[in-house]
Amino acid sequence: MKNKVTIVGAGNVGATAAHWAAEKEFADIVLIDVIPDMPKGKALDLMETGPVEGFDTKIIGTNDYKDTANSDVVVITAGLARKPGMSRDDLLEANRKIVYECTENVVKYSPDAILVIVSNPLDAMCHVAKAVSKFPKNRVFGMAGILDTARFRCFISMEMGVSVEDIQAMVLGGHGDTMVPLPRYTTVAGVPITELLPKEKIDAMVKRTAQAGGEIVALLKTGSAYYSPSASVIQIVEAILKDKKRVVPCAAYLEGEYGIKGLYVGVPVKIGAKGVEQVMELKLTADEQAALNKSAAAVRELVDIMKL
Ligand code: TXD
Repeated sequence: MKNKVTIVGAGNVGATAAHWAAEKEFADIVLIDVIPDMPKGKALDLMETGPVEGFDTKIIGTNDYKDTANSDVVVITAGLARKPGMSRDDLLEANRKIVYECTENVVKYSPDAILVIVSNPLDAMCHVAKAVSKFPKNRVFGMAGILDTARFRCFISMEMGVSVEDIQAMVLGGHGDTMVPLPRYTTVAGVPITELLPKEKIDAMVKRTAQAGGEIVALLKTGSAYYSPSASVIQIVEAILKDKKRVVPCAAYLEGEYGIKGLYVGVPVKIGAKGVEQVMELKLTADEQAALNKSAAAVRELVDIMKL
C-alpha cells in the first residue's frame, strides 16, 4: 500500500513541501487548509505538473479532514508567518489556537500518524501538538534544526567556495534568536571549521545563522522563508517513510538529556520509521551548555505562558 502524507496549511511552506514531496513519489499527498478551495487549486496545479516533470504522485487538495484519514505522517505548517519587525514569539497567541485546532482534527482521523510540526514559534507549537494529540514523544516533534544547519552550511560554502555537500553542521537549541550553532561540530570534509577559518569569520557566520530567518523576512516583506523550510521538512518525511535512521537536529522532547526536562528543544536525533528513535547526546563545553540552557529557558518562558 502506498504511504500517505498530509500537509496541514497549504500556504508557502505547505504547498512548496507538497511540491518537493510530489517529485519524490514516496507517498500520496493530501494538502488541507481553511481557505475554501485554495488547496484543491494548488493540488490540481501540482498534479498537472506531473506530466512535465514525470511524477505520478497523487495529490489531493481539501478543506475536509476526512480526506486525511490514515495518514502515516502529518506535517503541520498552518498558522501565521512573520512580517518584518516581528519575532517568532509574536506568533504565539494566534498560532497556538491554530495548531491546537489542526492537531485535534488530524488525530481524530489519523491516530497512528507521526506529527512533524513546522508552525512557529516552533518549539512551543510542538508542546501544543503533544498536549492535544497525547501521542508518545517519538511521534511528535518539530522541524527547525535541518533548516538552521542548512543556512549555516550555505554561509560556510559561500565563505570558503566549497561544495555544500562536503559541509556538515550542528545547531542546537530553540528555533529563535538564542539558537546555538556549534562550530566545533561543524566540519568541511570531516575537518572542524575551527581549524579552517579565523574566529571572527566563524563568529560572523554564527550570528548570521541565528538571524537568518529575519534576514529573509526583511527582504520578502510579506512573509517568511519557505523554499528551505519546506525542503527541510520533506527530508524528515523521507527519513520516516524510508526508515533511513538519518541523524539530524530536530525539536525533540527532552526528559533529562542535556540536563533539560520536559521541554522541546533542538538536538541531534535519529529519525526512522518510528519518528524520533533516539536523542544523540553530544559532549558540550561549559560555554556551549550555558548557551543551550539560555535557549531552553527562552522556550520554557513561552511554554509557561500557554499553561497547557
Ligand atoms: O523552521 C521552521 N519551523 C519554520 C517555520 C520555517 C519557516 C516558516 N515557519 C512557520 O511556518 C511560519 O512562521 C508559520 O507559522 C508557518 C507557515 O508559514 P508559511 O510561510 O507557509 O505561511 P503562509 O504562507 O501564510 O501559510 C499558512 C497557511 C495559510 O494558507 C492559512 O490559510 C493556513 O496556514 N491556515 C490554516 N490551515 C488549516 N487550519 C487552520 N486553522 C489554519 N489557519 C491558517
